[in-house]
Amino acid sequence: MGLPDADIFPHATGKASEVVAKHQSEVGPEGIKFYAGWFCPYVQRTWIALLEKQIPFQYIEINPYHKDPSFLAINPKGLVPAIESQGSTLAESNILIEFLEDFADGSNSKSSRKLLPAAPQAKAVARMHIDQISKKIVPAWFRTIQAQDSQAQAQGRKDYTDALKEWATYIDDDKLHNGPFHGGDELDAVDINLAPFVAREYLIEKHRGGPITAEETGETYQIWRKAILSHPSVVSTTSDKENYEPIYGRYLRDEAQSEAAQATRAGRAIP
Ligand SMILES: N[C@@H](CCC(=O)N[C@@H](CS)C(=O)NCC(=O)O)C(=O)O
Repeated sequence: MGLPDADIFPHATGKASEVVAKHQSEVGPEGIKFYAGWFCPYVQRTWIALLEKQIPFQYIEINPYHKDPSFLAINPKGLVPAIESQGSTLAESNILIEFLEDFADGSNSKSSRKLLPAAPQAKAVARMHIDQISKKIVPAWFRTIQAQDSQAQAQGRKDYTDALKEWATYIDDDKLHNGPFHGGDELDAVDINLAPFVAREYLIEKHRGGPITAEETGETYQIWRKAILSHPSVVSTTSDKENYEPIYGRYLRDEAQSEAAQATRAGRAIP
């Protein structure tokens, strides 16, 4: 028998299902095969980047909890997202975003805009802002939803909102940009790394203490969040809310057995 986590709704719904339907055909070497799970925040990062870069892709739905040997042959870690491109198989959402940036050129991307700045210093700063998302914001997000006693829940929420408040100063501090996004008026790789967790923030609001307020996060974050939640690439990679419920219900009861849930429970870094 597979993990209980494997019992998930089998495919994307709502707006996301429209995008999936448009990306079923095989693509040539100018495009990529995208091994995805509709529900997964890490998948959503890569998916948003694909839409923003307008690179051709074939969407292939995978249930990563089944650990199907044919998928393990593509990503031995057994995690989605994964990409196949010209004979190479690649994984890790933040690396995939950078790969898509490098892979896109005039012939396979209808969008000339960049997800990371060209100047080495500005690029390193953007990567520092992504590092903060990976090391502080995402772990606090998981800790908050997996925490069972009210003190640990409140501490998780405080860590999460404090980290968001600090992160939002990067939008303010960046004199090159003029909001509402980290990247200015269009999404960049930093926005894309955080967006899927913010799209799932309603779970914290619903189950861990009510609406997240400007008092907790500062005003800048609230403006950014509103813009992110209505951005077309975020909306069109999001499924119907009710299908996320059973998946995140297991996290909220701290029963989930995913790699991320086990790491959070054990106080280890999320793989
Ligand atoms: N660090 C990876 C994490 C990917 C990840 O954890 N994906 C989850 C789905 S959201 C998965 O495939 N889980 C399968 C498992 O935990 O066994 C990334 O950024 O791509």
